[in-house]
Amino acid sequence: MMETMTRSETLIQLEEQFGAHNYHPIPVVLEKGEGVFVWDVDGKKYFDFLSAYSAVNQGHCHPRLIKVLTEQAKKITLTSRAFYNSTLGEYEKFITQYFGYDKVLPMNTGVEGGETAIKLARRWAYDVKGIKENEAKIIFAEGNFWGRTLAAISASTDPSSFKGFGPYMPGYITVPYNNLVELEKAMQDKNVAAFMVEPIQGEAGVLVPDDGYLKNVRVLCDKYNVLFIADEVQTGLCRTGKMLACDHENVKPDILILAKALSGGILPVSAVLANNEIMLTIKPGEHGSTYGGNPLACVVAMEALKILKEEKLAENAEELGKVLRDELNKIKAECDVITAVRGKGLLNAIVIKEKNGKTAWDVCLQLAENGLLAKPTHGDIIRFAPPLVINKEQLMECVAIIRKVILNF
Ligand code: IF1
Repeated sequence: MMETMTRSETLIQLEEQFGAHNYHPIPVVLEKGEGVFVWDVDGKKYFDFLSAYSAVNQGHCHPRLIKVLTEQAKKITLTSRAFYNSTLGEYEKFITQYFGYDKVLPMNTGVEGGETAIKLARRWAYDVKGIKENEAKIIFAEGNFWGRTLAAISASTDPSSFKGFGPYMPGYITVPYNNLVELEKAMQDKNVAAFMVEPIQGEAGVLVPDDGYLKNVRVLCDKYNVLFIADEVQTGLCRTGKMLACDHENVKPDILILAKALSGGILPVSAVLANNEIMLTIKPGEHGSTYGGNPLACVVAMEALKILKEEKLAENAEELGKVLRDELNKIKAECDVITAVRGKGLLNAIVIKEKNGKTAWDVCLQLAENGLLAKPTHGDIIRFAPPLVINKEQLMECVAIIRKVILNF
């Protein structure tokens, strides 16, 4: 039996047998990536339309990132924060100036960024706002997704995230997304410390709020002395056509969470940015992480941020995002398979209508067959989020693949 298995079947079997079953991947085994392309173990080439959930905005294995990574790796990789290191200060200066905040707190994953933001908001609530200890509340939007820790899933309204993992974190309130009336009602509670929100909801299916939503969130947060925490883990770093999705409405959150593309897909690097009044409420020994602010992360993140501006990736995402949505809308008009096209910049999604028992999963298998990788979510949504280094010619090649697959569905 083993003899007749292909290499990819063997590798899939290994994951099946020895790995926990917390994922259900598209059956493609990747071993190489470059720019917008990835290759499987049989040498088949694909356009990557997921970009590791928007972590590889700069493209796979960007040569500048590999260069700083390997150079730093030969010197020192980890010191812990028990000592100073020769890269952290420079990185902290660079990223705070880049985004216009007094200070940064470096972590590793996106969810740790969210946890850090909430700890900061609670501490600020007690030390600055004057809320009685243990009474602070955090508001979240329904449909939010910010990771897999217990604090994160306690905020979730999606049973597949939270069900069977209770008891949950107290002190949370959820309000409908893109609804300012309900948000204002919730903020009237004097114990509210913060509202944490994704400028565009990713996991919920790329839900873009109405124009003016973020601006009015800012207004309400100011009115009620509530911190505005923006989870830009997925939407930030040029993905939606601006450096930050909040930039579309010229609003500045009190706490900004970044991750994913902060390292361009090289290693887990996250950052929480805030001004002194908030950041200095946490004192030595009260928060941290073994790997947070490690030398590899610092040099890679600095380079990843430089690439975003120097390669004008926001502008490219803005321009090609419009082209992509125009083309997807044309395909939508030609058939009854696509029921919605939405997104901003190169963070986009289509909704697929089930046909003869065939779903978005089958569309994705067909796309893979034709050389384009995408992943369905919630059964009927397919996200289209290529690396931001994609060019128009490549994008049109992808549109042709999508058209062929959808029209034959
Ligand atoms: C998984 C989606 C993307 C995030 C936002 C924080 C985090 C995420 C807005 C946590 C993480 C992930 C994790 C990944 C699937 C994924 C995802 F499908 F859920 F929606 F990106 F598209 N805030 N998003 O989207 O970041 O701790 O993972 O570094 O399999 O859980 P993390």
